[in-house]
Amino acid sequence: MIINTLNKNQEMGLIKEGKIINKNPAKISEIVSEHKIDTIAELDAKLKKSQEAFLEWRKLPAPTRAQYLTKANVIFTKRKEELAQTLHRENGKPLEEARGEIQEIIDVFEFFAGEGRRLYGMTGQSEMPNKTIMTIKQPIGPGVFITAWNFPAAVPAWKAAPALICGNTFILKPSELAPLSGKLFVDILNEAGLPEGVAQYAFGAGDVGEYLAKHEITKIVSVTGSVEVGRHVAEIAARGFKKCALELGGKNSTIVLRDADLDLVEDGVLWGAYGTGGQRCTSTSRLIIEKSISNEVISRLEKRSKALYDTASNKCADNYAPIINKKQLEKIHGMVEEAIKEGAELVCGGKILDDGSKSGYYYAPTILKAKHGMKITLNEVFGPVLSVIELDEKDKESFLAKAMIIANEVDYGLSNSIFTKDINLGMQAVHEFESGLVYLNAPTIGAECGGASQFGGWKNTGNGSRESGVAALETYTQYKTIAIDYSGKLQRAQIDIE
Ligand code: UN1
Repeated sequence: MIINTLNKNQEMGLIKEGKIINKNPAKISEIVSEHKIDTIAELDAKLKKSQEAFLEWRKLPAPTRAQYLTKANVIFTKRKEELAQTLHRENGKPLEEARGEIQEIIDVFEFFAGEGRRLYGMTGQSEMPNKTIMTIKQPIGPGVFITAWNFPAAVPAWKAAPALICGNTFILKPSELAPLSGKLFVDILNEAGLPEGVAQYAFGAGDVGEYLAKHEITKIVSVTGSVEVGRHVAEIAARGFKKCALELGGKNSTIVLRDADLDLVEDGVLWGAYGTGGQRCTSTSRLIIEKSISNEVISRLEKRSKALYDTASNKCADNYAPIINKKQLEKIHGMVEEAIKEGAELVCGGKILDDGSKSGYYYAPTILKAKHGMKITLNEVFGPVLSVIELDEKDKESFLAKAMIIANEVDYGLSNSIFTKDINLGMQAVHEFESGLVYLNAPTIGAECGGASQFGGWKNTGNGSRESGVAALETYTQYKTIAIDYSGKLQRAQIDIE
């Protein structure tokens, strides 16, 4: 997909001109876009611009900054269908998902434009008379956003909207596997009249992201990607004492109790496991289910999985996503083959439907019956593969106790869900899951944005930062405490005269 780009480990000073060629993973003969990779000189110029723009942008009142977000939203709304069509071609996700993703930009911008009239600080009580103490939030500086290909439009918006409303500037380094949606996103912000240099993009592979993250001008780094990339960037950020926000992998479970509504389970697990071709950090990767209902649920899921493609005509359903590239396709297949070798039983799928020689990269929706502890039940697949773990226990309570240990044994902690009509057990599970997101009677994917909803994970999924809700403001602000003494005399704190 990329030509002439750099090896990740190549020396920074060796970045040469080259370009990214982005092909439609559903139809690889179609070139969607080409982007010139930034040279070091271009990156330096962008960083300088970002710094200069920050010095002015930070001075604007937040409600004024909000007006730019609102203006941009008029354009996002007007061009929604066109942006969705582009996204659909760029990373192959089904059109209905692409439309939903563009809508997410609009929603997140609407939400954070509103924050421009809040951005609350706090006031407190001074120890002294005629003195007031308050704490306000202020911006930090130029940010760098390193984003993934699976949500190339919404995820940049999750980062940009809070960053901008708080008074920061940014350079987006979109994934080289899906760079166009990020570019269009930034172009629209500029079309909405953002002062020059406030919102920029840079193209390239990991080395470009690394250069930007390391640079002394950069004060915030926000990453959506793999644990490996996140750890590397976090180390860079730590050396420079930069604010760093990480949104990394997941290995998410759905637990199903015997009393669950099985129609809901069928729809929910199917969507959770196969939405975006299982290429979400929130994808349902493990189904932990009571033995007494597992045969029925597995056979329903098997039937629905097989209906997503027709082997004879080699056609997939319109709402079934391709895999982003051949490397990922082979990685997914390798993990499934290894699981079978380890003793997992293949229920359906387990094969490459198209390796790109017919049209695009497609993997069959796959269900495996696995035993907990197998690698497939512990490692992130990032593909349409569901591992089912059956447990035979005498009652729901003992099943849930075991299921919870299995759900929580993974290194990740992004999203888990439970299906049950038993409100007591359901709520106990909600409290016991070790993850940043938990769903009751709903799948593990499809987080909403907004005030009460904070997107992010525990354990290796991140470093405590949150996106798309109010908690995102923490990433993009620093506190300043202001003490105002109107007593007219010197009042000393921290002095204790007997
Ligand atoms: C990601 O997969 O990297 O909640 C983030 C969801 C999506 C996740 C996007 N919004 O399923």
